[in-house]
Amino acid sequence: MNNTGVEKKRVLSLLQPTGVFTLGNYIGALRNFVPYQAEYECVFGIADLHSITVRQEPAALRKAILECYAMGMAAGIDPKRSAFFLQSHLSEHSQLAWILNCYTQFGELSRMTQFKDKSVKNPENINAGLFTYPCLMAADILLYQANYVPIGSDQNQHIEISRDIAERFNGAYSPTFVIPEGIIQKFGNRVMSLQDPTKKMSKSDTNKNAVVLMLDTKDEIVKKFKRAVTDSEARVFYGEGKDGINNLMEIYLCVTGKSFEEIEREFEGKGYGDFKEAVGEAVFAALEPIQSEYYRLIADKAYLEECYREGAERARPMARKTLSKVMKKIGFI
Ligand code: LTN
Repeated sequence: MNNTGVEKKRVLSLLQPTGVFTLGNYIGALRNFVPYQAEYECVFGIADLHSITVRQEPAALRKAILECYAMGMAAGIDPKRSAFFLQSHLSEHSQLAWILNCYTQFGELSRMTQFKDKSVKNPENINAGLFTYPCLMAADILLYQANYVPIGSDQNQHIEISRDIAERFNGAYSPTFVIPEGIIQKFGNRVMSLQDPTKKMSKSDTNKNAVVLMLDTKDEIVKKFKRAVTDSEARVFYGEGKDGINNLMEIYLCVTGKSFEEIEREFEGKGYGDFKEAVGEAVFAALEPIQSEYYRLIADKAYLEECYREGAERARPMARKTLSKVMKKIGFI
């Protein structure tokens, strides 16, 4: 309950410990965590169980999980206000995932585009976990009775299948799960490559100038934006056929809070050079405080441990409650 006596809606998001954080992760997800915490009751986690659908080197995985946790906190997740945990610390996720596997059809899992894409990319390891990934994600969401799940547009199908599974279970027994809704932000949902603005910015891009990392130095960030591919029109406005400029404008809008009109006015009569420089500076200004907080946190393993342990203890009663209901309804003794 908040101070108006109205129960707050619950937002849930899990982060994949991928090892690097791009500007896309920041603009698409992390930058919203502070405002979400102001408005909603929040549940955040690190999706370490999901990460083993591709082979991981143990030491590298351990490092990536901790770094991801520290980055979540650096971006503003407050472990005193939100439950912020490591997914594998709550066995309820795996338990509910198994159950949901049995309420999900082979056909619907085989239509998931992420499964099809990953199978093509990784033909030597098309494992069952990759196939049932959506059931584990549905378990993450449904365990906490989340109302809203912030997502990039590429995750829409995962929310749809989570809703389908929840409705199916509710229909077969009685209302058990809240039906979650995805929230897709208006801007910054798809940050594009700086070298090919028709492609999404990706950490695995072989061209290092295409992707800005959250831990890049000021010098690196400014340089990458200076080299960004644009067009030959030399006029800063949002329009068709201006993918490069549109992408830079959207990034600038997200990090400064200015509107497209304000940006167009600001750079009237100026060239792309000035604009690119301003975008680079503004991006660094947004990232700088997060970077320093990140380096402080990652050096304090004991504090991080205290936070994720406490996070799991905060999450556990919510997860247990849903799982017990589910088990009872199914007929387990
Ligand atoms: N599949 C998501 C990570 C993820 C997630 C979740 C997101 C796992 N479980 C639950 C929201 C809610 C991804 O790849 N980003």
